[in-house]
Amino acid sequence: MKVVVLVGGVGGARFLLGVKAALGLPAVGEPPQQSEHEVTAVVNVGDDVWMHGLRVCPDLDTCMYTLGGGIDEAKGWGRVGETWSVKEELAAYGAEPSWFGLGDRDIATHLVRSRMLRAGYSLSEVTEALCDRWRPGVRLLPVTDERVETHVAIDDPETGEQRAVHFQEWWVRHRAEPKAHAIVPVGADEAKPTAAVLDALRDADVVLLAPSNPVVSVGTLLAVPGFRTALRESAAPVVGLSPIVGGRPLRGMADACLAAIGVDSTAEAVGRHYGSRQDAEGILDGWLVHTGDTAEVPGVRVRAVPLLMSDVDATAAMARAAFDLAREAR
Ligand code: GDP
Ligand code: FO1
Ligand code: CA
Repeated sequence: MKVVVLVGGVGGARFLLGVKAALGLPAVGEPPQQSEHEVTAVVNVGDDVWMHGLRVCPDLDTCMYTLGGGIDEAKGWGRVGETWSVKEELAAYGAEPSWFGLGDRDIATHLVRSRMLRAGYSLSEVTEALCDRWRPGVRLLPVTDERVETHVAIDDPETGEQRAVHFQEWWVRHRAEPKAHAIVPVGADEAKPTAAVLDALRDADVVLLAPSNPVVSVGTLLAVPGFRTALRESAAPVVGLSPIVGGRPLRGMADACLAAIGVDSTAEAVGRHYGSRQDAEGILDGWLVHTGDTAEVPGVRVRAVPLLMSDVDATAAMARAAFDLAREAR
């Protein structure tokens, strides 16, 4: 079965571990083996940022490290067993920004990526080269090779004036506390999905929306012109899993992002925001919400199942529930 999963970072990567387990694909650290199943992750690039002259791709790296066995599990980003000598030296020079932590091991990834980008390789080619080492067991595809960066319009905490900051500054420096007046994927209008992404959507047997941030992860994928159409035109059923449980995100500040676009932090509101494929713009055939949550989404099959990714087995059960719903929704 050809499975395509739309992901951001931490939530998406954890979900991918469950999708692999549900398909009997090797766990982290196990050798690759032949399988009739193939998993392709279409990954958000809106978080990407130039830091100290290096190109950092947080969602691609979180997926690559998580599936490749190198992630710092507690943080959900960066490398396990990390050291911070370079960060300390940068701080000693007063080299800003000091609020974004680049670990020594993580910097090696950004050095290899930045050198390849400067040599003219595409982000897709860079990602493939990095994955030669990490062997994530799924194909990681940046949604586009062009530059799309999420920026956020906020009232500057110091001056009170409205200004746009990179997503990372809002999310990491300000912990998403300043009210976001707008969240804008800068560059999206000039971007297009890569050929590999369009082929994957065309050839998919099923497409899953990971329980990722509906605004700055899945939303940024949908903002790339042509992506939503390719998704709607795919023969594959599309099933999403709610990242909102009991009226709040399980981690992170997706509620702050949803508030910025006027969507309530409920499983129902997010399902309606994605919409039904029977509508003019919607993308869902099925929508999984957490046991105990209810959601009426016209034109979409909704089912309540446990949606806590407490371990790989629980996440695999979520993936299986999504595959079951996809079969029914076809
Ligand atoms: P990010 O790019 O690192 O923020 O990661 P994603 O966008 O891929 O996923 C973040 C989302 O995952 C958050 O909005 C959380 O609500 C959601 N999330 C995290 N853990 C769980 C879980 O166990 N179950 C569900 N349903 N959602 C989760
Ligand atoms: N998140 C933080 O909260 N603090 C950091 O210092 C930080 C550094 C960092 C470095 C590399 C990287 O790939 C991710 C990093 N993140 C950090 C996570 C990053 O902000 C993610 O984009 C968000 O977690 C949302 O995906
Ligand atoms: Ca992200």
